[in-house]
Amino acid sequence: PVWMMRQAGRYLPEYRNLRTKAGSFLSLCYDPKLATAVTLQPVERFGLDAAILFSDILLIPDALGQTVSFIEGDGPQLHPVRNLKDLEKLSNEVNFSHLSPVYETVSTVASQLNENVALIGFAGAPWTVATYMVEGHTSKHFDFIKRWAFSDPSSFEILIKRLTDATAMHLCKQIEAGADVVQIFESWAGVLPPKEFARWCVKPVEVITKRVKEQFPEVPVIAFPRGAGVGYIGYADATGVDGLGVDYTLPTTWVAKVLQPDVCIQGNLDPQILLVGGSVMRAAVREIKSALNNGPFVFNLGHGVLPQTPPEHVAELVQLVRED
Ligand code: 1CP
Repeated sequence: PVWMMRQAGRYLPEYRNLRTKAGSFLSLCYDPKLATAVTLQPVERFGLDAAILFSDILLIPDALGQTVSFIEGDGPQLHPVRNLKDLEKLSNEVNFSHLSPVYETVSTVASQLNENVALIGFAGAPWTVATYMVEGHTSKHFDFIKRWAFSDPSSFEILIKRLTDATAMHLCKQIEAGADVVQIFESWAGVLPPKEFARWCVKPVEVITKRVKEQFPEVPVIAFPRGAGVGYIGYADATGVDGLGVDYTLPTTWVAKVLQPDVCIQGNLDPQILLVGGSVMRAAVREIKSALNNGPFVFNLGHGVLPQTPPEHVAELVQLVRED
């Protein structure tokens, strides 16, 4: 099977069209009709094996009462939460009625999808969502969040715990609404020392997976700890996830030997190679398939589709993945 992270998005003209209609990115996420259409666009165009809900990981801070906005070309901007005092200004619990349009999108998409196409619900992992909440934007050095987590772990834990509870509930609500699989995005797994990685990345994902499994033992959980490096070893076992998204820095033969015996692998074409296309892409796809096709494997990228990607390259990629 094949699907792509950020398969809906700015590289598709039909997405740009609806995005303009919606006005802002957040109003697109909270409009079930438009969000359904955008979720289905890449599935209809390319015949992918899964649809991923069109939403964002930063809807959780939005539903906690933090000010979140997406500035065109500039990424997300949040009014930062940098200590316990700031945290006390947010709600203790997510306002799930605020997120009801998201669950409505899930159920509408589920009712419209062909039965052999899976619907993937998702959320950000607590650490990754916290980086945006604390820094206020995409970060390079993670100064504020690291200083908080290292200097006062007991108050930082309050934030992570709140996000852990919210994320587990948010995933369960997506499953109730019709998601077949859920994915936890840990985009910033690669910025912590090992002890802190275990405490702030691995542990919360373990708790979330356990809570999802208590309610929905049959629903597969995928995690994508991007950039975790040697932290990938033992990660699936420690968290209990069924699927492991691997980024493009990991050698596929190593992944096949060390990780794939224990867990279904998902990945890992570099999105820049998809953008470049042609013989470079064909060779890379061949290499990934020959290394990983002998075990449980879902073809994907090693990170999200880039906005400048020609859609024809995506169509060719799907064909390459499917041919013998
Ligand atoms: O202007 C636009 O149209 C907004 C671009 C955009 C899109 C299409 C953003 C802003 N989010 C999304 C959708 C989105 N985000 C999906 C939808 C489903 C799909 O994959 O097609 C998903 C799963 C996400 C997840 C997400 N949002 C992540 C995790 C994956 C990753 O990219 O590492 C992260 C970190 C975000 C935060 C975010 N949302 C948007 C931006 C520009 C960012 C910051 C990304 C960064 O810091 O690099």
